[in-house]
Amino acid sequence: MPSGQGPAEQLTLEVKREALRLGFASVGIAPPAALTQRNAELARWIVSGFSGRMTYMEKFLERQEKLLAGFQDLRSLVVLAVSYQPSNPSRRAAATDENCATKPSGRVARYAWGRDYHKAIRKRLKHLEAFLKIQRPGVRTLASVDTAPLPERALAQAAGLGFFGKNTCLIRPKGGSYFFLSALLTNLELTPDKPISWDCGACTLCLQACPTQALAKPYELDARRCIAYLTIELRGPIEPTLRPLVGRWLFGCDICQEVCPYNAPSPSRGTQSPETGPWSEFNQESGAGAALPLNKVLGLRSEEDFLKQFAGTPLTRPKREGLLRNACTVAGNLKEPSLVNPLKACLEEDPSALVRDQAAWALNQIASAVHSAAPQPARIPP
Ligand code: B12
Ligand code: SF4
Ligand code: SF4
Repeated sequence: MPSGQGPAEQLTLEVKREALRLGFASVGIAPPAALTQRNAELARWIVSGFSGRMTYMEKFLERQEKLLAGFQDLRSLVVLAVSYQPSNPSRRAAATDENCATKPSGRVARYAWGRDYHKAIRKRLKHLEAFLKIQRPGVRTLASVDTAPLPERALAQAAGLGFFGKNTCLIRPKGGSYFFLSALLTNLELTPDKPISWDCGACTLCLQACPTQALAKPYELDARRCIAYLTIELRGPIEPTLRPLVGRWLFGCDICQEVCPYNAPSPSRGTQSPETGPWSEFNQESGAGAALPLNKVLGLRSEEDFLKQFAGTPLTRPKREGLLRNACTVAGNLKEPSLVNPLKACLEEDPSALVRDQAAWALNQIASAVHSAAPQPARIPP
């Protein structure tokens, strides 16, 4: 052990080194108090109705209490970030735009371009757990990627990984916000990190750019208006007044992150090491990619076809019915006549009433655009 370092410091260094070796982009330690530190904000958010129909969020605090009651010897939280930033973001974004401009396609949020992140992260967390168990046999651990009721952004902020952006995302000053979070709880005494003192300053670009005004106030997101919620978490129809605001987003939304100066391409970000840069699981080639042709999605009539296309990717979350609902919304927004036939097929053949209803809406949108574009008969003065 280097002189001047206690066993906690030494073990903390070893855990962090191992996490980076496993491919995590950054790692920090938060004390147990960080778990409940922001519960008042979380409770206010839920009481305000901002969680919409995400019932798992309504039960969040109750589940957290149970977790803590069952882990009374909790001493430290190892909080980890994994980048999903494409290695050449400017080229990727251009490719997406081109794809959308030339074909009737719907956009997929960056976090979902590749394989499902839960599985990819869990695999590495298991290795980190195994490492700890070798270092300290008998140690207690609990690994979580969105599975346990942990306020992951608040934990990451407490562990010094980044600062809260006004778009509510956690941002790394030198790495932007395109990263996932996960945590490993343990009864080992590790040395906590300090939060970094940084903020957005006077910038309000994300608040202005959000098409649905889901970010009415800094640091407060009304999920009921957020395109990510509407296209991923919501079951049932998207409210008609919100449909046009969904634009081209087939799955998720990145607008408030795309406009953020911290996500602007930078030379240092283009040279991420292969270990801590995006994992191969998150490559476009291993999943749905940045954009999907709408006629293809609208033609997925059976669960088998849907799973053949998207099993193992985040796009299974809204199920076949939800993804086709989204495809109809985008088709209606694009008002693209070449999508009339696939939409008619949805209207006539789809087993889901939700898809049939949304297809009818999209066909109406296209028909009204065709009518308003048609040459108007000359007005004869009375
Ligand atoms: C529910 C949820 C959603 C909901 C609600 C999002 C939201 N902003 O609340 C919906 C479906 C909309 C969503 C969307 C997205 N999500 Co999401 N989501 C979650 C989940 C499961 C819980 C978040 C939550 O507790 N929200 C409630 C609010 C109140 O909590 P919070 O956002 O964490 O906010 C804390 C701070 O803001 C702070 N706070 C509150 N008030 C104030 C005021 C001030 C002044 C300050 C400084 C701080 C502060 O306290 C809060 C409570 O801890 C987490 C995983 C997890 N277990 O944490 C992933 C998570 C937040 N999501 C994630 C991602 C990637 C996304 C998307 C980018 C996906 C996409 N592209 O479509 C979008 C981003 C949209 C956005 N601008 O937030 C990542 C975020 C990583 C990051 N860098 O921040 C997480 C951590 C998942 C993960 N494991 O990586 N998500
Ligand atoms: S993800 Fe999209 S809809 Fe949601 S807050 Fe950000 S910009 Fe608005
Ligand atoms: S766009 Fe500006 S205000 Fe919004 S999160 Fe980024 S730095 Fe903060």
